[in-house]
Amino acid sequence: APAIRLEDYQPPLYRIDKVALNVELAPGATRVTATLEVSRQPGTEAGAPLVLDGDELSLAGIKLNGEALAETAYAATADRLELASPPADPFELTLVTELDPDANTKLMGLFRSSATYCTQCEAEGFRRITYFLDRPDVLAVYTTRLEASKKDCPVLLANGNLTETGDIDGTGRHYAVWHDPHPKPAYLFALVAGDLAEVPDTFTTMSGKEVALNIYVEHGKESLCDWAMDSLKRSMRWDEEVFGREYDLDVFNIVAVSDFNMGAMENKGLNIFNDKYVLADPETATDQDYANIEAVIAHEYFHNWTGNRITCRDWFQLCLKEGLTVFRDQEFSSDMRSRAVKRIADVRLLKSHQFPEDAGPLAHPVRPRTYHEINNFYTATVYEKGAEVVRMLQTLLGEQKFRAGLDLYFDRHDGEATTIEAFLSCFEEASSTDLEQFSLWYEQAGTPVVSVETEYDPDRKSFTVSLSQEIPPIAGQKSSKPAVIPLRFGLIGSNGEDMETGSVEGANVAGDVLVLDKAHQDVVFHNVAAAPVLSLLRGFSAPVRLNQPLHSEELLFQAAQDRDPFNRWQAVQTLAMQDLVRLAGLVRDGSEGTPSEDVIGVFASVLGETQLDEALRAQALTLPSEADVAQEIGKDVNPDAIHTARQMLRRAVAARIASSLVPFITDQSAGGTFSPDAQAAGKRALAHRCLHYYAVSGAADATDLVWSRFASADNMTDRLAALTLLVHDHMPREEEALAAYRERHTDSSLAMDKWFMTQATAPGNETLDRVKALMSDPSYDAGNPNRVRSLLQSFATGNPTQFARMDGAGFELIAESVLEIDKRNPQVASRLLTSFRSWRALDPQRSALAESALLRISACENLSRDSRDIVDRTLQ
Ligand code: BAL
Ligand code: ZN
Repeated sequence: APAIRLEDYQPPLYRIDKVALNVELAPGATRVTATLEVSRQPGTEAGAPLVLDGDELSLAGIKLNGEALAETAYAATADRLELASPPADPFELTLVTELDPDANTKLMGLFRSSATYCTQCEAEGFRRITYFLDRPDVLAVYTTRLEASKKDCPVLLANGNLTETGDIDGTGRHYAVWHDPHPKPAYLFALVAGDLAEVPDTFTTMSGKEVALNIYVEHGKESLCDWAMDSLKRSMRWDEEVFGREYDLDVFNIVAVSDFNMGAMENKGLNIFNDKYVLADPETATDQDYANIEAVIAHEYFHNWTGNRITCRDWFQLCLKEGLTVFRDQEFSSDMRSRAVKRIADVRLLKSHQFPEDAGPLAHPVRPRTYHEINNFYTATVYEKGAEVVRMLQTLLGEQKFRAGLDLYFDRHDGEATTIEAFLSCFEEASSTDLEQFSLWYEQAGTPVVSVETEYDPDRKSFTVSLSQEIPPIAGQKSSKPAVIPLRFGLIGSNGEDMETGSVEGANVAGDVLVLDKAHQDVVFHNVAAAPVLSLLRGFSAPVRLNQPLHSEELLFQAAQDRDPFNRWQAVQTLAMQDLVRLAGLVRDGSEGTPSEDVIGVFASVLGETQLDEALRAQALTLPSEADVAQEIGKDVNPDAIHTARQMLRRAVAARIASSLVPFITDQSAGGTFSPDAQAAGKRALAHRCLHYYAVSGAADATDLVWSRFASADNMTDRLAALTLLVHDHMPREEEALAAYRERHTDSSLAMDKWFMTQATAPGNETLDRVKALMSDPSYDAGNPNRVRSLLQSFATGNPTQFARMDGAGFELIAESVLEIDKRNPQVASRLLTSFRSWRALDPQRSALAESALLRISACENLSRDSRDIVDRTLQ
């Protein structure tokens, strides 16, 4: 199929203002009657053909204005319905389709998860329910009547407000009618029917309206919803307080299902969630799970304004809703927790997921210009880099003007399907700022590299910062233009304080933000009393790679003194990274090497920095991941050498701090009952970091201590941290721990996902056979996306030495699995396939093995469009 291109965008010829759906649910055979009110758009010629989208549909009936339509008047295939010459006047089109939700293994459109009927329509799932103008710029008011067996499906839900319910006498069936007054694109349609437990609550909005809140889960899981409900209420309040956004229906429903391709979906008034982002109690959820639930609940809720009330004109504009909504959920979590720790976590995610995407064959702009399969563009670039672009806008304009721009956007575009251009115009107008150059952030792929040199002139008391920027060439983008890069900075004096300076030449500087907007810029600070250390990119103010050659003394100074907690953390990371790259090179070449004393010292001192909160210290004590080091090395990557280097540094740090660790490890439970709040979680995180070092410190009681943390843990966070050490460090009681964990959690699918993941990510040659064996384990379910991801995706993305084994068996396993899964669920398969994206950066032997695995996938003729698109681009 030809690529779809942004420049080819044409408005729809027809509009569909109202949709009435009657969905008669039954196992194996569900009947959908859709009545569409269709009219010509202004400018459309009378009689212009009406072409509706379908996907694997079969048409069982068609009427026009209530009359059966002659067979010659239309043509229907599985993926298209055309009326050759529809009436000139508005008309009503009634379509009947028959579906088999039980056979829908793609989990797009209407499917069943366990026994529950549910839908996923973003991006193009509605066309698997009925023929439609399935594009986000066709907005309709939906009325949905659901009918099902009362016994099997006591709960019947759809978008909007409930308007009617009733029994259908003598049939054992019942119905419910839902009406959503807000016009919406088809991708926001949803229905749910099943035998679910309801967890109710209420929320009073800022204008005093009471909203009924419900979370629906499988019976028996009601007690696992407290945190999600609490997060929802905090999100609703926060969006009122921070952005002035109020909820707009009588009811807000959330349904948790166990088989779901995405994390969650923001359907109007009826969010459907992967249960991983709803269910939590201390026994089965980690602190990270609690934080994720809080963030995803918020994210989906925030979409009500950024996504639903104002949606995208076309799928190229996906970042319009996703980047902005991620920015909003990041801000929410920052307000709920420690801002610095949240920022570090977000930047880690950006660097580990988005940077490699942006540097490899799957690189694309935040707003892509072309796609074959839109499902493959729910990427870290659209989401995470998209959020960074919004954050830069806030940094450049300042909070007040940013808020004014956003208010204008909400005012002006409410009820519309719009574009990035319209979004940026609101900020231009509200702040009187020209954002034309800034808009390049949406157009250019690749991560800019900002190079920095500095020079202090003691006679003139001037400090010159020479800056340059460049995006390295990537596939499909040979050259680039200079971007607008806000660089937050400070000039640190010898006492650790930020220095005051005189005037600045060569760049726009407002407060502590310097704007780099040319290829090269020399920025001169006058009246600088003494040579400072330049702390640049504070708070990671732009998604760039910083190439700032700092001496280790300067980094050590920054690590100890920087007033910006982010850059303090960054300095520690940079020191560790430099040493890891050096060590990995030595290991690869078969040479001897030992970790740097300075680096060991810096880690040792972090532990004692009691003025920093525990979560921050835990982050600072976390070495760059193996994947991070691989990325830094960039070419000829040897994952075994990186693994060895990282273990060397870990052991050296451990040996140095061994004697200080125990109090941190045992202190954590002082507090009594478990609380998921950020402070308690921070204490646990630091304890786990300490345990992580203690395990390899050589202390005589290391195994006993790790085992006892595992055995006595009264919450999942502690239990999983200890289990991971036992398994990943192959400690003596590894097997016993895995068996005990399984025994304890066998009934919790989410807890069992962690059991699979822990084993899949264990370094060591035996892991491959273990993963293969686990694929035949009775608890493995190839139809459950979470389970597939927990075993195979985590092997491919979280186990660099085993995925890239020298015998090619890691790549082969994933290639075979992609081919197998692709037949059932293309979205899960193509996502797994993206784990090959950095194959060209591997050393020649490994990259040849990866290439042959990719070619094997590519040779398969009936690959899904999703996987075909990824494999073609990865090989290009
Ligand atoms: N819209 C797809 C799921 C999400 O980003 O919320
Ligand atoms: Zn989203």
